[in-house]
Amino acid sequence: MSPLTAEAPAGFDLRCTSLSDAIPKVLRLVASHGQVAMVRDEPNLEVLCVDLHIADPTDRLPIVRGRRTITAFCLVEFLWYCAQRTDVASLEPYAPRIASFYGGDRFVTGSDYGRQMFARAVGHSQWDRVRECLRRDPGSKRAYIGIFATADMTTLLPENHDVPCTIGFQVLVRGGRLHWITTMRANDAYRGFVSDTFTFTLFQELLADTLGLPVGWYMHRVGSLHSFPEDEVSIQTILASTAVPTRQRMPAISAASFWGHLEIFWTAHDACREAGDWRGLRSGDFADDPWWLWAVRQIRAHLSSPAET
Ligand code: 5HM
Repeated sequence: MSPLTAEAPAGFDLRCTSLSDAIPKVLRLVASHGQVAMVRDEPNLEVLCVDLHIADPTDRLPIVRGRRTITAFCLVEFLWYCAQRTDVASLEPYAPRIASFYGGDRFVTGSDYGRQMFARAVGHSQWDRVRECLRRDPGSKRAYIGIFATADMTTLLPENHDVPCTIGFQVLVRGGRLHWITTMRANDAYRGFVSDTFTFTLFQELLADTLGLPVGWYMHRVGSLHSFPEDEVSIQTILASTAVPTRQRMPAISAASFWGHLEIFWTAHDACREAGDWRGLRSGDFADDPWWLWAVRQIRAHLSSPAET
């Protein structure tokens, strides 16, 4: 960790082994070096220009001392992006207050990253183009997926509740491994950072497996990394905790069978949510794929006992 100057909280370099290693480091950085910036009349405790490097992005279970597990939310949000969904209703069983982050809207209009990544806009999606680019020319520097699209936005003024925080993703294959660089204009160190990094490293693993490559490192570059006063107590609890979490790994994702299960999952999820009965979301229906079997078990465990997961 090395700030550019002692006065300006800008220019930090964090080296992490895993996401659970990164979470307290990010919170400690903001708590120790942050300065208050007023944003829409609210104080944000903020550091600028952070480069966070994760050596093993497949080690992403967000299990940290002093924080409840949010794996089910992270998984469902990842699946929500992959299915190009925009409804907040599907995320509410995991994050009851999520609509408040989108100004109370029931549909996400800017941060629905799945549309930007996977929708076939001009014949091919950005995902398809990056995949083909790296197949033909693995050393390419062009493999970029843009998220922040000015064309999508009516205004940057406060009345727009959802201006994407992610600028885009660059993928580089070097030394036979697939590395991933995320660039964000803004990231909430307590909430957004965890689910964003979980999801983006899963995109990385999915693309690597699609191309038959091992996963390399992950870099998360943020313009403004900040926290909010309402999360201060929870942040201090995490930073003060001395309990050592049990390290767990999730199974590797299989690109070959991932997409085929996605529709099955959402069909069952929608039907169960509408019926108010989750028994129809059966992990046994995903038994042929270890990643899906594990994921649906995590999700079902949360739905059976939301407070404990
Ligand atoms: O005023 P602004 O548009 O930057 O507020 C958006 C808030 O949501 C910021 O605190 C930002 O860091 C957080 N956010 C995040 O951390 C939002 C999104 C959605 O694009 C995200 N991660 N993925």
